[in-house]
Amino acid sequence: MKLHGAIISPNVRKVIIACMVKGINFESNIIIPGPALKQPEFLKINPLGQIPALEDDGLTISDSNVILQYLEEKHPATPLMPSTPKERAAARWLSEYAGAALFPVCGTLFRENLINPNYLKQATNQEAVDETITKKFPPVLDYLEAQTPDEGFLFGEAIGIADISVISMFINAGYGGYSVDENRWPKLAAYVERGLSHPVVAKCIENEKDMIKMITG
Ligand SMILES: N[C@@H](CCC(=O)N[C@@H](CS)C(=O)NCC(=O)O)C(=O)O
Repeated sequence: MKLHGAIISPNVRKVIIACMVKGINFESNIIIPGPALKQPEFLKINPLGQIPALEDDGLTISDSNVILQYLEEKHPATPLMPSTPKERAAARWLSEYAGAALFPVCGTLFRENLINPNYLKQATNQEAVDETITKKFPPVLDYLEAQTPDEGFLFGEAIGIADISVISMFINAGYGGYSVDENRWPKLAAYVERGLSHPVVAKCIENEKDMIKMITG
């Protein structure tokens, strides 16, 4: 199985965490967002020109949520989905919400505060950063706060697809200098901390250290 992507991309990290939790081995093709994703060779793998993309035994698929569903069905041991139809639907929804609502806001801080000044040597768009923190983040965090349990993960004691989707986005926000305000969103802040200290997530973050160092110099 071959995973195309960069380990610090949040949607790619979702797949890496799922593989690590399930004990699935994969080969990694490191490809970073930028012109490489729009080359004909990569567009044959994913015509949308995005990572992650996965090749497995003649199957080529993209989109982190689609990939996670595939891995869940192919490797059902150590499930990442809850057991009831209602909870499974809710887990898919929260994964979708993380991609649609959290990814853009976390991505802005990651790009503007980490990638642009350090890697691309471009000025941070401070207006975009301020607007993201003051206007765009709060409604998303309000919604997530209301979904967050007092203890454990979103659908029980074990980490699952929805948790992986949410936590992975916050890792990138963290690289962009952002952390959830525990006074305003106490349940969410504690939940994110629990997620970051999950052994597999912590190992993933450890594995990313060299790349982050390379970016920050
Ligand atoms: N819905 C997709 C989004 C994938 C996506 O936006 N990936 C980013 C990296 S995390 C990317 O490839 N960006 C480059 C681009 O869109 O040109 C998923 O969940 O995998």
